[in-house]
Amino acid sequence: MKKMAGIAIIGAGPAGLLLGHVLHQAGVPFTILERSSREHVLGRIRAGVLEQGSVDILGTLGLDANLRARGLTHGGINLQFEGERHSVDFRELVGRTITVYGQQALVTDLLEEHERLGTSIVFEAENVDLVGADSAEPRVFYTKDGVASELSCDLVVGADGYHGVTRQRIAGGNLQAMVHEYPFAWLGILATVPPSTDNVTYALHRDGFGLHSMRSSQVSRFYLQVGRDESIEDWSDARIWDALQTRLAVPGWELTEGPITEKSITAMRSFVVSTMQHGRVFLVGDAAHIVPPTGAKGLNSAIADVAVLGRAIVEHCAGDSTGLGRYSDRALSRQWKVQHFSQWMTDMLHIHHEVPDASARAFRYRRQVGQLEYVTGSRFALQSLAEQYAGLPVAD
Ligand code: RFL
Ligand code: PHB
Repeated sequence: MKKMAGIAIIGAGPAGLLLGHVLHQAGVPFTILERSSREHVLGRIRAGVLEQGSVDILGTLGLDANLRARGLTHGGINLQFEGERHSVDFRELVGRTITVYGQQALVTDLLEEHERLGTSIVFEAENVDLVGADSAEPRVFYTKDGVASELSCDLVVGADGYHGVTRQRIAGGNLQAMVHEYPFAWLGILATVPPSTDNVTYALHRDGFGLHSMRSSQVSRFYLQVGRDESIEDWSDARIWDALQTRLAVPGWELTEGPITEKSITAMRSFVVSTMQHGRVFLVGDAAHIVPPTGAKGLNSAIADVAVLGRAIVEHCAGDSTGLGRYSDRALSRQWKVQHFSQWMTDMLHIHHEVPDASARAFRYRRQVGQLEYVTGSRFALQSLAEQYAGLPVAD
């Protein structure tokens, strides 16, 4: 079956769904093709922290009703080391806030609004593929319920995450990947228990990094640094709570435990493409870049990309393609700053258990404590952290 698609968006994660809304509001026709089922897309538990700029973008699009009602606005975070907790007050330091709101809830909001509007989203689209990135009319192929379809497109947007097909099809030439791997991973859990702290709390501990976050007044989210090759089967609920109790402990404070409803291990990597455009194909979000989650930047970067590309596509449809030509440079300029911040937070807070020499490990730990003492003790350093965590400006 051959169809005209306008803009083909590959992937119905937060990036693809949000871009669909930007285009819909400007009257630009599009089709979203998603490999997974609707239930799978709605079931993925991932990020939790939205920068103020991300909240503002969702607000401008009128997609923030639930976010405003249920999101938890925080004026800062805690940094913890050597058994002491230090608060970093973003509101006071840079006049900005962050909002804790699960990516799962955001994706639900975006998808339900698409369904209310009756936009074109194809779930369980198999064998999605594309040809003709350099031509005036690239084509996208997919199969749904055994029926093969072909879309003729003005532009194609790869919003299909790190493992997606779009980047693979335009790789080579001027698109190269730059990667940095980490020797550790994060074990994340959701627990039905009220948060034991008011703010997202990042802890450096000799055993490894620990993080206390939340989803609501009744649900908490926690992360533990674990080995890169560890299996979730080796982490019983009791072992997880034990590690969290040790790593998050500060005198006079108690961590309340509760039933664990979800647990998984995620490898950590940094990754950026050399260009986010090839001909009429554009990349957004995790398809173009990945950060370790310590700076809470992945989802926010996807939203920032979509804000810039969405506007450029709308202008292109009105006859001005200048913004499209500048998209990759603008998005990458912001992204490399975000890469630096995410790696800086990661280096400051994780333990390199793999270093064989005990003296080198001790040196590294003591240096990290020195770094944290400096960061929490210097207004200049605190302001820099706050500025980056609460979110750098989105190019307009
Ligand atoms: P996604 O969410 O991966 O969505 C891509 C979609 O594309 C589909 N797809 C395909 N569809 C059709 N054909 C194909 N060949 C396809 N291949 C893939 C997939 O099924 C999927 O539906 O990418 P997107 O939209 O760019 O969004 C990126 C974010 O999901 C990601 O950056 C964040 O979750 C990262 N992240 C965090 N980001 C933050 O900003 N703040 C945080 O606090 C934060 N915490 C986290 C995180 C990610 C984590 N994990 C699990 C990686 C914490 C964790 C533990
Ligand atoms: C989360 O709540 O899932 C979360 C919070 C902070 C991070 C990463 C994830 O840095």
